Formats: sequence, C-alpha cells, structure tokens
Amino acid sequence: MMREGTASAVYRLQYQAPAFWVDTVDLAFDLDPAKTRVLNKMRLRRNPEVAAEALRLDGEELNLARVLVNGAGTSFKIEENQLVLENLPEGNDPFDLEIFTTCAPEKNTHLMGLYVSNDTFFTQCEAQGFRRITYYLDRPDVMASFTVTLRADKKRYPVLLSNGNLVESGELEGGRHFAKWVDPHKKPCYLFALVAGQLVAREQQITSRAGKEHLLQVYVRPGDLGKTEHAMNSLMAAIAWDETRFGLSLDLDRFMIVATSDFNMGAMENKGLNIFNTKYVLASPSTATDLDYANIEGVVGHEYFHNWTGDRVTCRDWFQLSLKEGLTVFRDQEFSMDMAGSLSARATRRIEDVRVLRTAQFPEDAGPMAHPVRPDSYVEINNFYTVTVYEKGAEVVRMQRTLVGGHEGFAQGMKLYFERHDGHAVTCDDFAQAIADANPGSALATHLDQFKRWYSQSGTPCVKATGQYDAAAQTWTLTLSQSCPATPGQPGKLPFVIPVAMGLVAQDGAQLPLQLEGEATASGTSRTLVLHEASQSFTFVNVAAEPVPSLLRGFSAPVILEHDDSDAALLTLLASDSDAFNRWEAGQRLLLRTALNAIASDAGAASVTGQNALIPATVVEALRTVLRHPQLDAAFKELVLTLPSEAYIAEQVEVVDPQQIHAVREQLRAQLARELQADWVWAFETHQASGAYRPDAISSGRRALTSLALSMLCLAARESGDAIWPGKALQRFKDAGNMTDRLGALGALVASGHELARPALERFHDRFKDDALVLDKWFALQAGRTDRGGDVLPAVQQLLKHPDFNLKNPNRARSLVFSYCSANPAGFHRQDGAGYAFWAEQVLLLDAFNPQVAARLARALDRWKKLAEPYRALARAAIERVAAAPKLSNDVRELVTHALAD
Ligand code: B3K
Ligand code: ZN
Repeated sequence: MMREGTASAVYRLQYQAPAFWVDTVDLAFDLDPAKTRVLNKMRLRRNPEVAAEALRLDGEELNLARVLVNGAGTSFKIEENQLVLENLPEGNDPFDLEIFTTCAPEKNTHLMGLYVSNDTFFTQCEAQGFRRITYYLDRPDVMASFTVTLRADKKRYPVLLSNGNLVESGELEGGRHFAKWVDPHKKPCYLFALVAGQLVAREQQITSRAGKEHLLQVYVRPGDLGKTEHAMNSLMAAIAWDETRFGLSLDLDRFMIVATSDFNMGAMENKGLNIFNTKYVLASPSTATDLDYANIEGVVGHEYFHNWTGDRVTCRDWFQLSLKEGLTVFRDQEFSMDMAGSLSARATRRIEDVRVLRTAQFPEDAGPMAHPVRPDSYVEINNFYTVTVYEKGAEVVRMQRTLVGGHEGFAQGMKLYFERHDGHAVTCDDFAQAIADANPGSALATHLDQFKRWYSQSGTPCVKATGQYDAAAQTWTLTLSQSCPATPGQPGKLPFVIPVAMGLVAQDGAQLPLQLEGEATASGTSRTLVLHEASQSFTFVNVAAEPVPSLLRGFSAPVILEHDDSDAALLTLLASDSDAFNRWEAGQRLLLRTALNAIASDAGAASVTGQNALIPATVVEALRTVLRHPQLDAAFKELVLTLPSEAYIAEQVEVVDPQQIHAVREQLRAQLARELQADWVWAFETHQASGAYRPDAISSGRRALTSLALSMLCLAARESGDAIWPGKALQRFKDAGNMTDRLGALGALVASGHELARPALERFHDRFKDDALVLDKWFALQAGRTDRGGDVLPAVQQLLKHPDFNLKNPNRARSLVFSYCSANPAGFHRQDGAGYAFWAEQVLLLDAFNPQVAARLARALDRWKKLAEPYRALARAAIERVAAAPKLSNDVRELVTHALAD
C-alpha cells in the first residue's frame, strides 16, 4: 500500500526532545502470517522538560483493536499515521498504556516491520519499521527496556527468537508454544527484532578476555549449516578485536546472527539478534568467492561493532546517522585491515575502500543528492543510508584519528566518548567533542569548530598543490589551496581542516628526511600537514635536489588532489614510493591521464578492436616491472594493473559520452593485453594457488591476479583469433576447485565474447540452479556483459522472463536489474534510450511493492545532467516519466524531485 499524499521534509534544526519517555515495553506476539496479534503494554511518563498535552504514537498499516490507559478505556484519534491520546493522566507519574493491534506479515512486501520469508518471520525496524509492528514513539532517542513473548505453532515455527536473554519457554494448547525474552539493555525500538521459523544454528561457546562466558549462534535454514563456519570465525575475530583494540567487550550472554534470503540491505545490528542477508553469512569454497569471504568478515564485524557504536550509544535523531554508521564503517575497515595482516595487504584494503569512495561517494557529492555527512533535511530517511553518511562519514572519523596523532589518542577519545555517553542517544558533535577533549593540544582540539564543517558542508573539496624548488637555497615550497564546489542548498563553502600526509621522494627513489623551515633537525620521511586556510605554504629546507612529492599518502583526506606532476614524477612514485597507496595512485593517474587524453582527442572513436597504442611505452614498461616484481604482493599487482573504472573516468570529464569512455577504456585494456601478453602468461602460470582453499589475503591476491591474467589472455586471443586461451579458460572453469577461480574463468570467457561462453554459462546454471546466491552471480555476470557492442539489453529482457528470476527478491533484483542499470554503463547508456526506458519501467514496478529497493535503483540516473546528447535528453525523459507516475512512494518521489531540480 502506498502512503497517501506527499510527505513533507523533516529538518535537523527542528529537533525537539520527546514529550514522553517509555520506561518499559512488554510485547506479546501471536504469530500468524495472515493475521499477527500484537499486545503492546508500555509504561510511560511525561518528559517534564517538554510541554505537550498529547501523546502521539507512530503507526503504519496497523489494525487497531484496543487502547487502555491504566487498565481503562480512553478516547483517542488517528491522525495521519499517528495515534493521538489527549486525555492522559496529569503529572509526572508513570502510567500504563496498553495497545492491541493486528498486522498481516505475509502481505508485507516492503520487508520493513514484520514480514515472512520462506515461512519464517523476520523483522526490520531501522529506520522506521517498528511503527509497522505497533504504535510507538518510533524515534531513536526513546530508549526502553523490552520484554517480548512470542507464541506460534510449534511445528511450523520451532525456533522463536528476540533480543536479549531467553527467560522462559514452553508448550501451549493446540500445538503452539511460547518463548519469553528479556533484553537487559535499554534500546531504541529500531533495534528491536524477532525471528520465528524452522532454523538450525551453529553454536560456539567463548570466554572473553574479561573471563565471561558467551554463547554465539549463527542461525540458517536447515541445509545451510555447512556454510556458516566463516561467519562464525569472523564473529569470534570481531569480538576479540574490539576487546583488544578498544577495550570493548560483549555485553550479552548470547549473541545471535540469523540469515534471511529476503532482505533489503546487507544486515542489521538489532541488539543481540543481528539479522543478515544470506549473502553476508553463507560461504563455502565451492559457492562463494574471495570477495564474498571478505565481505562476510567485514559485515559480520560491522554489525558486531555496532553493539557499542550504535546500540549502547545511539543517535539522538536520524540526522546523526553517521554518528553510528561512519564510526562503525571506520571500525570495520580497521578490523579488515588488521585481519589482512601484512603491510601491503593492509594497503590493498585501503585502496579498495578508497576506490569505493571515489567511484560512488564522489559522484554522489557532485550530483543532485549531495548532502552533508550530517544531513539537514530529508523526506524519507531511508534515502539517506548513503555512501556519504557511511563511507565519507568513515573518512571523517579517520581524519579525526589522524589529527589526534594516531590510534593511541583516538582510543583515549573513544574511552571518553563511552564514559560520557554510554546508554544515551547523542549527536555527531558529541562524538567529535569527546575525541578532541581527550586530546587537548592536538590539531583536532585546536581546530575543532572548523573541523566540524566536514559534518555540515557537502561536496568534495579540491586541493590544488604546487611545488617550487629553489636550487640556490636548497628549499622546496609546497603551496596547498583548497576550494569546494557549490552543492544543492550550499552555494558557498568555508575552508575545511584537511590533513595532508606527505613525503618527498628523490629522483633515484630514496625517501628524503623532512625538515620544515624553523625546525632544528629533520625528522622522519613522512608527515601530516594540516591545511586549514584557503591557501597555505610549507617550506622544506636542506633539499639537495628537486624532489618528487608524494601527497595525500594513504588518502589522508576525502578530497580531489590536483597536482600536475610530470609522467616522469609519477613513474618515480610508481617505482619507489614507500607509501603503497600512492604507489598505486601514481599508476592510476598515469592510466587516467592516457584515457583522458584519448577522450579529448576522440581516439576512442577508432574501432574497439583497433590496435591503437595509447599508453606511452614508458608506462607499459613500468606496469610490466610491477607485474614482474619479485617482492610485491599479487593483490597489489592486480590493483595496479586494473584500469580506472568507466564510472571513475566519467567523473573526470565535463560532458560524458559513456560509449566513448567505454571504447577508450577497451582500447587501453586491449593494449595492455597485447603488449604484456608474455607477462600475463607468466603471471597466470606462476600464481596458481595450490592446496586447500583459504580466503586469506595472500591466496586471494594470487587468485585475483591469475583471473586478471586469464581475462587479458582471452582478450588478446580475441584480437589474434587464437583459440588456446579461451580453451584454457573453459578448462579452468570446468576444473576449478573453488568459486573464485570458476567465476574468474567464466568471466574471462564472457568478457572476451568467445563462443565458448554460452555453453559455459549453461553448464554453470545446471550445476548451481539450486543455490540462490550462486544464481545471483549467474544473472549478474550476464547483465554486466559488454562484449556485444553494448547490446546486452535484449539478453537482460530475456533473463527477466527466466523462471529463476523474481523481482520480489531483492538479491535477485539487484543481480539482474541493478547490475545492468548501475554497473554496466556501456550496456545501459544506449543511443536509443531503451536502457533508460527499461530503468523507468523497473523503478515503477519495484516501487509498487518495495519502495526502498526501488529508490536505490532510482539513483542509477543521478548523474544524467553530465551526459552528452542524445543520452541527456533521453535520460531526462525517463526520469520525468517516473516523476509523472500516478502513484509513487515518498522514497522515489524525493529522489526524482532532486534529480529534476535545477
Ligand atoms: N543499520 C543498518 C542499515 C539499516 C538501513 C535501513 N534502511 C545496517 C548497517 O549499517 O549496519
Ligand atoms: Zn551500520
């Protein structure tokens, strides 16, 4: 059902404390898919600090049967999804409120609130799903003690779970049974959860460093138990990590994870009862790739870390979402880095995180949905679970760590944050204040107010760097200037506080000791400059020869760095920078430069299979050196040898012709395939992983490099017409001992457009047709094809009719529709606009039953204004078609309204 009318915006500055507090909630559920009864008994009291007559409780799609105040009937009214009670007892004494409602979980296609998947009940309450379960003060600053009783048919729903501790369970009449759960911690209702169904669990008893016993459980459908080992290992590792790194221990006797195959997002951190998309739980070597294994570790860590950063200390209001999300992403990134081990494996993780930031968040910050890390207004909060709030938010936390001098100071800040705010709902300001207060005298404390502009100003700042060498004085002066483009609602910006980690590299590759003017001696070869004015200069002394600057090491701030180093300087960094991130970055900049030059001169207009040598020979040689390097990790090599994505290249040009960008990138790929052919053969043959599958950083790096080599060899074979490598790819596809290698080989065949791809795809389907997560990969691979001269749409249309396709399942929808619209620019941006028409159709179809998933898809055309004609006009028409639909959710309406705004 669609909400009627258009909801209005909510503003951060209009925050008001709740007029009532809820002390306790006692919920009793009689679970039935068609009609679930919910008895909600609350103890409330007035908030003496807020003068309000009426209690307004949120509720959506509920059937209200009874309202009692202190056991007696009372008058009430329903006003726009709120239950309004005006005749409440006077004074500040607590009173009892009992509300009896019913709802229909089996009809809940939004997958928000209480819903059914595979005859199992699940809930999703963040951000505002609890109001679809019962009338409540559905806001994160109302924290209450929850008691939950679940009653259901015992045979059909043998497992009954909710947050906290199981205090009682037993039989009821008529084949029913019950379980009563008490959560020892107060929580906002968005962290409430229940699960009921036929599930089995992998269990693990652990003793924490503090000496406490805990039971860990991972619940899945019968048959999937064998795929839960990695999730459980990840959970144990996350628990140990949080104790060691931050002194934060598990505060529950029992911690549960439950997997469901129908889920709008990745996972949810409900207190003690995390609910996960199966994609982030289930893994076996034969069905999951290295990426899946890494994602499971990251997401299990992320949700577990929320137990403190999110659950114990939560958000005052939803504008503060990054308080928990930015911080928790930062924590999961650090966890994954620590798990990766070696220095170079850590750098690999950092590169991957920065890639996400630059290919997804930077465009968001430059497009119609640009918003600050702490937004100022929203219509639908679900639209603000964005890469800005999450990934840029994590960078804002990372910069705070840098500005207090590193982990020690940051850990002190976290300690103070919990001392001050444990058990409370707070703001982003409270967080930054705690980190700064624990580090008096730090750059963060000195510039705190200005630093907080990272929370309030949207847009990606640009830092322009120029270096001036004075041979006579032996000084090198770096001038850094910052600016930030206008974004919707923010025409002008004030300077940010930008930590710029840097070093100087000699022409021969040596890392130079750094001594700033005024310093007595040189110290170290890397340091962090703090740029806080519009423009600042830093002079280094005792610099014997003109150095090559390595700026923004480790990507120390989420900015666009403009520095016109020569190719020679970038080649020096690629060969010798001690900072692995900047080493990679130097290679990417060389390749990007090549791509942009080719685009400017329209070299991509030549046929894709043409033999244009666009990449300078020196760069090809440097890449060969990296590929053949005896010390570098395979994972790092794979990142260096992978070209910047089409989406990233598109962000660097004023007017985007997606087909031209694709053609140019394909030319570059073909050139690397051709000119490094012997090296690819060598890489393929020498990096074969042997022995049993292990998802560690070293072995997954070897697999990544062999898969890249194989796809390059198949590409080169396409040009030369040789059949050996496609044949080898098919053989590898058949013989592979794990999904990473199998999918890598299949991907290489598909991308090269070889005729062997078709039977291989059929074989893959036959073998994995009963495994939903693997089938998702099968759909995604085909939707992402670019080998047909951009004509993949007919195949996508055909796949929509495939008996295994189901738009109602979010994972499946993502695997086909999103893979095509959001991850295949060459297939999607067609001269005839048919890709956009398809997009509009799918957005509207999805919106009719799942607005949240529809809204995600709606964002695929965010950057339409940047497109060249005819794409631009066709895209606009498609967005207008969606905007003109007679029925539209607030979710999608908010996005298309932004997209079409001037
Ligand atoms: N907090 C949830 C996301 C909820 C999304 C609601 N639309 C998952 C996470 O970030 O851990
Ligand atoms: Zn999160």
